[in-house]
Formats: sequence, C-alpha cells, structure tokens
Amino acid sequence: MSGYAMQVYENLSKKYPWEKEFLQAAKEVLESLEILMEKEPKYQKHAILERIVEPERTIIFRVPWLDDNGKVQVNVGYRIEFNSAIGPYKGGLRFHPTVNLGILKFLGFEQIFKNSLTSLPMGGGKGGSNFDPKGKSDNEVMKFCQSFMSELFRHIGANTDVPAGDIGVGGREIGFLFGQYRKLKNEFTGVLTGKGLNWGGSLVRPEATGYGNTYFAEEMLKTQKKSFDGMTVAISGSGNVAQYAAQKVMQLGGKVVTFSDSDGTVYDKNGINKEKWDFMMDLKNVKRGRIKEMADKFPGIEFHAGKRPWGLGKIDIALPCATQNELDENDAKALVKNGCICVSEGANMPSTPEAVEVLLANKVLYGPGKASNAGGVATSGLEMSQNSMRYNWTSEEVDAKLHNIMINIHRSAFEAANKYGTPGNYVNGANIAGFKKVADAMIDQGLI
Ligand code: NDP
Ligand code: 2IT
Repeated sequence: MSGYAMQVYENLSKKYPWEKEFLQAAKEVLESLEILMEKEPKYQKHAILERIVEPERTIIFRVPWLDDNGKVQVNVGYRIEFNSAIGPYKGGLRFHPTVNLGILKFLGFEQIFKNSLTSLPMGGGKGGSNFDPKGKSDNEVMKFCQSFMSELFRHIGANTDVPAGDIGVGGREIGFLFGQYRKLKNEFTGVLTGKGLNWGGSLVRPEATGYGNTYFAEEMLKTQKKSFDGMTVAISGSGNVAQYAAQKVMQLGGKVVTFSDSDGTVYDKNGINKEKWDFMMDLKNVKRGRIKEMADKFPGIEFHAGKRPWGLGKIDIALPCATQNELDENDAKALVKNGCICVSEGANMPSTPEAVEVLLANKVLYGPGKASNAGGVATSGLEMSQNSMRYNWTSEEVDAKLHNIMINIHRSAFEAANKYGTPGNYVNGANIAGFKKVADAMIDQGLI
C-alpha cells in the first residue's frame, strides 16, 4: 500500500478498527481514487480525503417507548450527516436489530457518491435505529416512530437534512415519522421522502430503486448487445427493492426464479408470473409474512431454508436486493460457473470485496450499488423538487426522468472507467465520477 489515498485508509483503519463495514466501503472508494489523486494533486493539497471520510456531524440519541404490555423499551437512534457540499444531507433510515454506527457510516459514506452520481443537488446522510419492526404491532411501530422523531426533528428540515426509507422503513414508518414531525414543527414541508401519494409523495418512488437497478443493468447489457429478454434472473430479498426489480424484469421479458428473506430462498424453476408476484406483494406488504409461504401456496416453488439464491441452478443475471455482504466469494464463483453474465446491485454493498474480484476477473458485467441502486434516492430528489413546486408530475413523467437519470449514471461511470484506465470497471468509474463533483465543491467552499 502506498500513495495518498491508501495512507488515508491506513490511518482510518487505525482510528476505527471496529467499524468493519465502514472500513470496507471506504477502502473500496479510496482504492479507486488512487489514480485520480496522482493526476490531480489539488485534492491532497486541500486534504479532501481526510475530510471526506469524517462525517460533518453525528447525532446519537435515546429512543424510549412503551410496548403493548406497558413495558418501557429503549433503543438507540442515529443520524449521520456525512457531507453537505452539494446539497442538504439526504439518505434513508434503517430500522434493523443489527444497526450500529459502523453500518450507518458505511451507508452514509456510500450515499455521498451515489447522490452525486444522480446529478441532483443532494448531500449524503443516513440514519436509523437498532429497533426491529418485525413482530411488532402497528401501535408499537407508531410509538417507536413518534419517539424517534421527537428527537430527530430538531436536526432535520427540507433544506437541511431529508431522511427516507431503507431496510425496515417503508410507507407505514414514513407516515408515522412525518405525522410527528408535522405536529412538532407545525409545518408541512418535504422533510421526508417516500411519503404517501395523497400527502406529498411522488408517483414511482416505491418502484424507483428496483426499476432503476433494472434500467442500469439494461444499460450494462446493451454494451454487449444483450437484453433481459429470455434471461433467467435471480433476485435476493423480498422487500421494496426486490419487489419492483422483479416487476420490471418481468416487463422486460426476463424470467425471475428466486426471492429470499433472512430465513431462506424460494426457487421457482417455472418463473414468477403476475399471480405469484401479486401474492408476494400482499404477503410481504400487508400480511408481513415470510417468503417460505410462497412455497406453501404454489406447487412447483421450492423453499431452501438458510440458503441464498446464488447457487441454485442456471442464473444469467443476479440482482442482490437484500443487504450488505450477502454475496461472497464462493457465491460469485458459483455464479460464474453457472454462466452468469451480469450482477447489478439493488442493495448497498451486497457483494464482498472478494466476490467483486471474482466477478471482475471473469468479465461479468458488475454494477456497484452506489451507481445501480441510485434510482431510489434520485426519485426522492424528484419528490423534493415536486414538493418545492407544490406540483406533481405524472407517473410517466417521473419514470421517464428516472430512466434518463439511470442512463446518465451508467454513462458517467462507464466513461470515467475508460478515462482513468480501467475500461468496464464500473466500481472505479462510479467512485471517481461521484467523488469529483463533491470534492471540487468542497475546494470551492473553503476549509469548513
Ligand atoms: P426492506 O426492508 O423492504 O427489505 C429488506 C429485505 O432484505 C427483506 O427481504 C429482508 O428479509 C432482507 N434482509 C434484510 N436483512 C437481511 C439479512 N441480514 N439477511 C438476509 N436477508 C435480509 O428493505 P429495502 O428493500 O428497502 O432494502 C434492501 C436493500 O436495498 C438494502 O441494502 C438497502 O440499503 C438498499 N436500498 C434501498 C433503497 C430504497 O429506496 N428502499 C434505495 C437504495 C438501496 P427479512 O424480512 O427476513 O429481514
Ligand atoms: O440507500 C438509499 O439510497 C436509500 N435507502 C434511499 C435514500 C433516499 O433518500 O431515498
């Protein structure tokens, strides 16, 4: 290891040795930037890397709430305001028992570059809690959200910091959070995105991350004169991103053969059709059930307990849409062996560094999350624009803008990879293209 970027990484890893996901995300970005640092000494002169790896502000707070038995529960709440050089902090909230500072710093750090790639004026942030919505009643989720917002409200605002959903935070949670914000501040502003359609939300925001990932994969496939038509597609997860990735893949003629959750994977060799997709939407979004129930309902669908989708038969295209580090080196080798040509990440950092190495070495088209899943936050940006105008675009208008943004992100990452000597490497391309805009804004704005 040598060079400015790697020195910054070495120091960071000594400073925060316990934040392993954050270090993993930072290492990937800093490795990509080494070549840019050599060509453009201004970044070192202004200590941009030392600055960009430290959040501007980190807020950690107590979240007490009463469960249905009248017992006091206490969770931890976080908001990482990572970088606001190009716009208000923007990024989701994650409610999951594994949430800690290192995980949210990884997500907030990725968000800086992702948001920059969208070309919309949004800085990077992330937040959440170790609260687990699974198995909680609607009333308990509401109590938690109200308590969480009772502290968070003083730190956010439509021009300051605009949270949204992520794992465990969907339309229901955004509703409870927004209601409490509105009550405390006595104002109706676009302080959260992912809102309901009749109270300030944008059409196509629920679909946006999954659709956007599919649009990004489509662009990668086009570079090899291929498409989704007739392809066998494995999707992990069965939440918001997975659901709409599947819908778009089906529209484009692909055959979706898997979904998963933390219990295991359902495999459908015949391919998911509209009836099965509708069943899953109700199962996951209304009944809040487990993916295994698809196998109970439909003959021909197998449930593989404790398994991930990647080793289950022939897969042309893999769309990991669940969580970080859910596709490891052995999974990548299994995909390559079974003829996989494309991996496009709906989740944030779902592939381990070793898996990415295998995919790149085998010339698999590989779309890193910060580029391929940027459609969600991009459409959040479109929701913010509509809120500012007090006007709504039609779903065709929003979808066309989303599609165009994904095409442009693909082009930026593709061109930056070429320009800096690693053609076809979207990791380097996305990191460099996302970084430059933020870093130049930081230089313009002085030492703050
Ligand atoms: P949801 O909460 O809607 O769904 C999450 C899915 O992933 C569920 O199927 C869940 O299964 C599964 N999952 C979560 N944690 C684990 C785990 N530790 N092991 C196995 N499976 C797990 O979240 P989203 O669909 O919104 O988010 C999915 C991914 O996409 C995340 O990485 C998120 O950061 C990323 N993302 C989301 C965006 C958005 O707009 N929502 C935008 C960009 C990225 P189970 O029910 O068993 O927990
Ligand atoms: O990881 C992400 O980009 C998101 N969870 C969406 C963030 C947003 O502000 O819409």
